[in-house]
Amino acid sequence: MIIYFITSNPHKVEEVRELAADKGISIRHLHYEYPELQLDAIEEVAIASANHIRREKWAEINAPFFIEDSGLLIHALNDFPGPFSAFVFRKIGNEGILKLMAGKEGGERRATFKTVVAFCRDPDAEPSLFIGTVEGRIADRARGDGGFGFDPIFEYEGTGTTFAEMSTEEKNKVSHRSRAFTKFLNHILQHLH
Ligand code: ITT
Repeated sequence: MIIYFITSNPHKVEEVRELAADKGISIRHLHYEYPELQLDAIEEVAIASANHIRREKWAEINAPFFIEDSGLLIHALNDFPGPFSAFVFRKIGNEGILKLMAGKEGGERRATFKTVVAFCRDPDAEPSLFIGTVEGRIADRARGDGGFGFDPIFEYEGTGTTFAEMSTEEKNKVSHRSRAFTKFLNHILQHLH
C-alpha cells in the first residue's frame, strides 16, 4: 500500500522515513504547501489541514495520506507559540524566543514539543489523530548544528542535550515526532498493511 506524507518540510520527511523503514513501511513524499489556519490548538490545525487536502486534492492523490502539525509549547508563556509555531519561527526565530525568555530560570524554562499526525484513509471520513509529546526546557543559548527549527534551543529533559546536538537516530529515540509516529505506524501495521 502507498501512503503519502504531505509536507513542505524535508527534515520531517527524513525523520519519518527512518521510523517507517524500521517497521518495513514505505512512505511517499508529496511536497505541497497547504494553507495553515490559525486556530487555538495544534489538533484543530491538523484536522483543518487534513480536511482541506482531503476535499481539494483527493482526486489527484487518490490514496491514503497524512499530514502532521508540530509546535513548541513554552509553559511560562502560556504554551505560546503552540499552533503559531511556524509563524513565530519565521518572524522572530530562535533568537527571538531566547529574548522572550530573558530572566526566566530553572522550572520557568519548561517546554513541551508536540506532534499531531492526521491520517486520512478515504475521501469520506474525518482524519484519525495520533499525538506525541516530549518534555524539555528552553536552553540558555542555541546549541548544536543538527536538526531544524527550534531544535538548537530545545533541551531534552532526559539528557540535557539539545535536539540539534543529537543525530537523527538519537532524536528519533525520544522525540515528540517519533512518539506520534510510533503510534501511527503501529496502527498502519495492525489495520492496513
Ligand atoms: P508543514 O509543511 O509540514 O506544515 P512546517 O515546517 O510548516 O511544515 P509545522 O507547521 O508543523 O511545519 O512546524 C511549526 C514550526 O515548528 C516550524 O517552524 C518548524 O520548523 C518547527 N518544528 C516542527 N517540528 C520541529 C522539530 O522536530 N524540531 C524543531 N522544530 C520543529
